[in-house]
Amino acid sequence: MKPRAQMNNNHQEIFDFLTGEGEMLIVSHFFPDGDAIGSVLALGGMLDQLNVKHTLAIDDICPEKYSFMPGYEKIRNLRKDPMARKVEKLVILDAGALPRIGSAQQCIGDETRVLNIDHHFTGEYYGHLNLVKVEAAATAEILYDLCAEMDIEINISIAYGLYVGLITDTGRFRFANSSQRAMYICSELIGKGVDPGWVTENIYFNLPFELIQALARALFTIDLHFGGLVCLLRLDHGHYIEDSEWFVGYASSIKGVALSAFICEMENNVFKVSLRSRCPIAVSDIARKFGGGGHLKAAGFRFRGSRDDLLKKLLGELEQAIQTHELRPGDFFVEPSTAETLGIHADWMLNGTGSSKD
Ligand SMILES: [Mn+2]
Repeated sequence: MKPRAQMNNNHQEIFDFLTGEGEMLIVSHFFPDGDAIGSVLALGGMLDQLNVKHTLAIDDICPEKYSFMPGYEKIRNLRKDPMARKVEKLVILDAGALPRIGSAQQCIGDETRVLNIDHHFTGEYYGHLNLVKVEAAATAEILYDLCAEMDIEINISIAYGLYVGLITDTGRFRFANSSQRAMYICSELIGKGVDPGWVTENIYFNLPFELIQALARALFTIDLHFGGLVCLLRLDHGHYIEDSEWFVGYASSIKGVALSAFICEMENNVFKVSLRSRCPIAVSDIARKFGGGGHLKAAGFRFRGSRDDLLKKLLGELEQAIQTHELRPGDFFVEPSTAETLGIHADWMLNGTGSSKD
């Protein structure tokens, strides 16, 4: 597909697309997280209300911890149950680049029209229609606005999808994207019947024992580089377990660590690398050099090759970034943000449902 203009479509155009003729498939990225699954389910609930037929799918397993969410069973796993035909309309949620949807790309034909709804900083306007808002804390936040614009009542299944998207993408309101607006929306969703304790119980206090065992193994490998500015964690192929990306948080939570990586060997010589930044360095730039992407402070990529080769290349990139930014061990990189630097505008609260930036 040819790249489109860097412009968002208005809500009427999005509405016309969603309610217009043609078979519609809704997908998100592989390794789906709470925002991917939550957004797919929320949009599914919105379309149910509009009586629009659709199929929900992801080219991967949706982790079982999300199975408490209404509609979870409707998400088709394209890896197990591929969809060989082309569709007329494809909605892509929370995927910063087209390859992130994996085999769902096979459903795109010459006639397929693509709607891209996303909030990634690296977000490309790859759709025929686009709704890309980097200021949104989660794709779920963009869908919340769409509900208001389209007069869709947020029922309990939509509410759970949106809430899970926001709570997981903000790291339970600990990351820099934990905006006043994100919290306001979540409070509204609790008002619609979402039980926050039930969400936490399912997503965060429901881990398999083997996952914590794998964490213990990964923690054994922890090491510091460049005077403590970089911290690495590894998990070898023999101990690979799904849903372990969050291990990187242990590396990045260490005093003085500016950049961290969790290097997870999924298969022999196939690695998934999760990167985190607590300094002005954009790890999305580093991930992009390896063919990946993500957010400024949280990004990732996959690598095929030997572990030594990966370590050498990755440490080389990290060192270069440190030198370019003149980071020194012992520096404290995070400044407190003010309402102004966070870009908070009070107008969305005054007019109720409008979006925060436009
Ligand atoms: Mn997201």
